[in-house]
Amino acid sequence: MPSVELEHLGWDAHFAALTQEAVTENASLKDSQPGRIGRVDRGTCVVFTKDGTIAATSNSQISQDIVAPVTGDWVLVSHEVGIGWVIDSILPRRGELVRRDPAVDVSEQTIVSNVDVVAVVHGLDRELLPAQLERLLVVAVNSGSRPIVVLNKADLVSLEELKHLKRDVGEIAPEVEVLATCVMGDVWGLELLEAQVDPSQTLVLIGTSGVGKSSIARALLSRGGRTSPEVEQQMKSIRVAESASGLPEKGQRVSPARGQHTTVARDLLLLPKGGVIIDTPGLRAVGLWDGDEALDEVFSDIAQVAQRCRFRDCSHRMEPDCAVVAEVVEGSLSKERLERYLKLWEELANLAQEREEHERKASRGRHRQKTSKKVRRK
Ligand SMILES: Nc1nc2c(ncn2[C@@H]2O[C@H](COP(=O)(O)OP(=O)(O)O)[C@@H](O)[C@H]2O)c(=O)[nH]1
Ligand SMILES: [Mg+2]
Ligand SMILES: [Zn+2]
Repeated sequence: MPSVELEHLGWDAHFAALTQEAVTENASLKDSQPGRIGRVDRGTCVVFTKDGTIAATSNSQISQDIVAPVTGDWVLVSHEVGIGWVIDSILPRRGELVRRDPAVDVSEQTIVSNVDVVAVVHGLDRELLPAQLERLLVVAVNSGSRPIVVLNKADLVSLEELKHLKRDVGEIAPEVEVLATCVMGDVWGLELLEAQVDPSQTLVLIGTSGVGKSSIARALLSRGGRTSPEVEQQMKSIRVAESASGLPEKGQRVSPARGQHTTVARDLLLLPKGGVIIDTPGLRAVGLWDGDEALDEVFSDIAQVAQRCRFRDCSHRMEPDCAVVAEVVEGSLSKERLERYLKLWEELANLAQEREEHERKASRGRHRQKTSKKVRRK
């Protein structure tokens, strides 16, 4: 991407103020400049700045940031002689999409940050799994963003079927906007998706692999008359500048027009009408991390009825005067939906317990370390 206005990348007064704060706290940041992370590849980040796209290293030892950068982050970067571009600081996130880290014990993993709208994409070439959709919606709501559902590959079903499917999804996601798109052949439905974000907002596409997230991103980019080479350029071949030696020379501004180029893919894309879209790889295992409130928001139908249960902490299993069970018996609430709600609820309860235990062990470890240091000092 050549130079862009930071505002088109989602920069606003909020992040400007955070930058000021960061500089006030740490004077060495005064020469750093803001940028937004477009992709992270093993410690190397594609960063969009107002002067162009750069490759910056995120070295937690250099940057002293405990958190690892993710796509969507606003960062402060500076150029260091002999090292290249370095991420000095990650600005506090305004919301993040978080799941339980599938690889690390009792830990969270941030997928993307600073997004305004989360589109949960489902492909109509496959069965709709309510539990999967609900789980992704909880993750979306928990990020503080507005969730929507996109039923893609709408060309594969009849209009009648589409109507039924939309109604089914409406029952699973009562207060969520549901859109249908087709991005193969006769492309349609994209205006409504495009209209979900203002020119300064960020939309992220999540969902399992193969539902059509990248195809939607590509189709959105081609709107406004962009040719496909231009689109492919934005999607894939962003060229990250390096000097011939691989290290920028002293005082040299690295610009995409100079030096050797390597090709790096990226996930954060600029929409023709303004606004940013982030494509994500397919999410397979999505364990919840936090989200009690988000759970009740996604299952607002159950949460509402639950207010009439006799006990405030009713588990809707066997307590007397449980309004939720009463509605299931009556048939006005789906038993399957309640079961799915309780399952997620249990997952969150177990997680809370595991985290507590983990914390306790960790603090015991810290305590031991401290006391052994004291002993040594004696
Ligand atoms: N029929 C149909 N196929 C689609 C549509 N969108 C995507 N596909 C196909 O679905 C497959 C997966 O798409 P892709 O964008 O890679 O999915 P991703 O894994 O979610 O990024 C590809 O073969 C696409 O051509 C659509 O609207 N209709
Ligand atoms: Mg993809
Ligand atoms: Zn109850």
